Amino acid sequence: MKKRQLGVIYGPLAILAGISIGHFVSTLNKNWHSPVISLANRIVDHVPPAVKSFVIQIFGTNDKLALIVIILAVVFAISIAIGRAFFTGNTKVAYLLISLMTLAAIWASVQDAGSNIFSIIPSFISGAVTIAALHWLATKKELSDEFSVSLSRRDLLKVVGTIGAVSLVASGAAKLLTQKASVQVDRIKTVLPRPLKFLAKAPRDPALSTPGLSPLFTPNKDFYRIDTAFAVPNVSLDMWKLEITGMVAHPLTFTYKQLTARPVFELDDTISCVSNEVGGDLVGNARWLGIRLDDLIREAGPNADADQVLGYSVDGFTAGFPLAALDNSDAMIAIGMNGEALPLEHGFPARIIVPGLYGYVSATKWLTRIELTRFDQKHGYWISRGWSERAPIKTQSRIDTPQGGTSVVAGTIAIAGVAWAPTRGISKVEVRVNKAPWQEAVLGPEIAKTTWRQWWLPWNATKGGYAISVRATDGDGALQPEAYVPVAPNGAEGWHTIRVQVS
Ligand SMILES: Nc1nc2c(c(=O)[nH]1)N[C@H]1C(S)=C(S)[C@@H](COP(=O)(O)O)O[C@H]1N2
Ligand SMILES: [Mo]
Repeated sequence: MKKRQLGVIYGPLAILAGISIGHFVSTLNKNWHSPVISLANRIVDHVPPAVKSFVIQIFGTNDKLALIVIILAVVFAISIAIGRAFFTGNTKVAYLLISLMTLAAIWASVQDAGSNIFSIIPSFISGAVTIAALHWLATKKELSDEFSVSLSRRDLLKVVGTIGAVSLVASGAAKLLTQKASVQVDRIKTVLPRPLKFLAKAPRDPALSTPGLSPLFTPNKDFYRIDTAFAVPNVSLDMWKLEITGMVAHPLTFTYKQLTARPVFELDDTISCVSNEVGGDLVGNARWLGIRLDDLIREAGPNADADQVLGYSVDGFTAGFPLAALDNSDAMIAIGMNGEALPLEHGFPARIIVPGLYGYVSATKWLTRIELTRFDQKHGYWISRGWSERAPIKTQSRIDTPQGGTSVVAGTIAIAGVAWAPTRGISKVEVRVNKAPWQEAVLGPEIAKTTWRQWWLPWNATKGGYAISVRATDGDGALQPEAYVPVAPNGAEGWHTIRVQVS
């Protein structure tokens, strides 16, 4: 095999080593970026809008991946030229090409958000490693001799193809992993702003003395998760911004820093999914920390005929609710949940919380834009899929313990659970055992009208089979309806009934 051909293999190999190690080094610091990704960012910055929309049309949401693939293909072609030059004695040409590529990467990386002089390190290391790898490969005489014996043109193509494919997959995977890792670092480093006034410390949790009862606040790790996201969006704080646009007099834009410099407040609020069945667990209670939504929207100045607030997620999901829902509402852009920055799964860095509305019409996670619009013009994600345009949370009550379908030992036990009707509150919970008259349960602390209330009733269980039902009355005195209604199109109704065996 000729030396020229040797270069065709060794050039890409050396560049692959350079790029991967540069990529790895870039993960060590949050202000460093992989040379390839920086280049992609600059191209995205400089490409004319028409070309951009053309590319998005062709590749859809894979436009960024497509761009990386194209860059890698170009780098691959150059690396062949470098390899050929190096192994045919034109080392100067090889060095020149590597220097030019390194300079391009350096130029690209210093322009990334949050970069400083040290951000050139990954690009520099990529260049240095490429040169070192070429020299090292040149010493691999035995290997090259072997190649010259056994390598046909076809095999050569295979080798080149394999290297290309492996580097593509490796850099794609590395990109996803490092992005996720760096967002996790962003989140861990987040220092939540302090509210002007903290809410009262939570009272002693009745769940501590009633095994099986839901805790007053749902721990973040146990909080139900519902979304259309295939993979949790990883939103980097450097890149994130929130826009308030549409039918407004003054469109607004906030960086994370600007948004969180505003006054923040705490809100205890129970959120629920419209798909929560009677007795289901797609509901949870949290102490949220956030920025008042009514203030922000007032500052943007909605047009008189705007009647909908539509939240947009970075992944394209949308949820819309009436502008009027903000009147006398503690609706917020939440950045904290139970004392922590929002978990990635629950919308880091920011989401909307509107007390009293089902999640699918309000609680946009990974929020990036709020549009003032009209219901007769635009609809949130689930509306065209058959769910109601307006969706206040219905009064529901649930028996947590004893668990339906189980068998318990005779004696005095607690029948206990939760009931919620945000923002009306819960004024009464009643329990019925078989055909006995309804009995009023003891109610747990009412920390806010927007949160659920725990309830319990001591029960002297004697041997036999039982059906136990629960029903709640909201803060306005309205009894939860008995008749079963399915979850579609705007939330389930009916009294939760369980069956237990006492032995
Ligand atoms: N970006 C985004 N936000 C979303 C959704 C979604 O699919 N994507 N689902 C909504 C629905 S249907 C519900 S019930 C709540 C659930 O919030 P949680 O996962 O934090 O409990 O998020 C809402 N926000
Ligand atoms: Mo939902």
